Amino acid sequence: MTARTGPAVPLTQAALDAHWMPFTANRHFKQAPRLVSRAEGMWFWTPEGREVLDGAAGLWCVNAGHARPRIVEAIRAQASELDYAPPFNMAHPKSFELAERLTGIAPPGLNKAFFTNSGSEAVDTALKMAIAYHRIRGEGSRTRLIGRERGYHGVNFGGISVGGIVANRKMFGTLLGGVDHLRHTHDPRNLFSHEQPEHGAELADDLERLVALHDASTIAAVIVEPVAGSTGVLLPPKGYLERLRAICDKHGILLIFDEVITGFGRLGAPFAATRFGVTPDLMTLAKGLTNGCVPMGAVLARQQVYDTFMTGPEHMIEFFHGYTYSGHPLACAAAIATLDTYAEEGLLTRGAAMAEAFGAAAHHMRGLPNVIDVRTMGLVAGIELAPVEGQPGARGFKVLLDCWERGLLIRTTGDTIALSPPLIIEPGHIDQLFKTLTEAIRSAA
Ligand code: PXG
Repeated sequence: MTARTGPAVPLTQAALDAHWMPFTANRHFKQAPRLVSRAEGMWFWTPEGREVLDGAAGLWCVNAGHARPRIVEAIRAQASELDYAPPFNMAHPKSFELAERLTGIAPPGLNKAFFTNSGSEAVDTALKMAIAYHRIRGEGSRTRLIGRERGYHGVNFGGISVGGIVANRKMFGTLLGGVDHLRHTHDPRNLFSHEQPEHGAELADDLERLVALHDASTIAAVIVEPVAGSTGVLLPPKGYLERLRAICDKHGILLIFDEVITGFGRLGAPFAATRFGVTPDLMTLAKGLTNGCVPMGAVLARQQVYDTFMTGPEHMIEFFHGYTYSGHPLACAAAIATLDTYAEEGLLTRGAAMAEAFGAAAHHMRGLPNVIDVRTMGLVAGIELAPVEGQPGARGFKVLLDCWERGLLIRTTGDTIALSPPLIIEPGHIDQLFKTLTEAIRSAA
């Protein structure tokens, strides 16, 4: 891989000032911006030409690695052939082709695809589908949505309402009414777990508690991340998801898996639903769907959910929902080329083959200063550090900054380091990643 140096990007103070950055400490960042200006395979390059190993697949999304020629070419060709097509009462062929391809690799039963432009939009779409589904079936009292503590479902109002991250919720008023939350699945009996932890299937029974409190006739859906990503890689205990599925079935509640992070090979299988053998009624996707190249999300739905909507007069719109860019031609082209790349290189299952080496290297961090837990599954690792007293998140952020200086991109959430490298990772990258991380954790002690 060549360290081609791009032209240094001149960033004036005016340019820095003009941009209100998302989920960023703007003032801190603008004092010492961290910029990347080129990427290929496992690597980013800064404008100065310094190489940075991508330990985060960008933001859990570049699963096939950066700048894959097939995907780049597909986007280029699509832009010149058909740049845009209206998605309402009109269409272009690639959205259908993608829907067929996507449902072809999805868990059996999830055979309808509705396109959005992000994970947040996929989540709000799925929540609306769930409520409308019950209403059409004559169960209009089922409007309650159940999320889970420490859940992340994007940043739109539905998603933060069912989400369980206080910082994402507390500033924004009353949110959606009629929402409740299951307990989270982080169980101290499961410290230093590799793959599914032993303890905590009974945490799913919390749903029975909420049914007893609210009555099933008021509950539309339960939404969970099969593995919680953003809150620091929380793994589902053995039997937990199965039990959640059974309780939903018993009470006529739809089960939604938010697979925005876990989809597309992250856990060593195409989807978490495949990995755990539990199929939801609705599944939200984004990120790896286009390898992060073009924004796109999707909701996969069971036939029965779709059929329920297809019952009114045929000339009527069945679901009053959609986006100007639903199934955008560039996104569809990118997604189809991404699925081709995944298939050709076996990437949707490669994580299973790499999980032992990756997990062992992550668990090797045990014993380093302040490492209080390590959680691994497929090509995901959460490495939790003890917080500095009175300054939660400070140690994690110090490690992130230090890694960046040493040429490694990681994600941190509070004091938990989350690693989710591109699925093309090779043993040499694993060595380099954990060597750099070890140095950074040591120097943050
Ligand atoms: N659901 C899940 C499970 C996610 O992880 C979203 C929905 C929202 O997707 P969009 O495309 O609207 O961002 C996500 C997004 C992190 C981090 O630091 C993770 C996400 C977003 C920002 C930061 O782990 N995931």
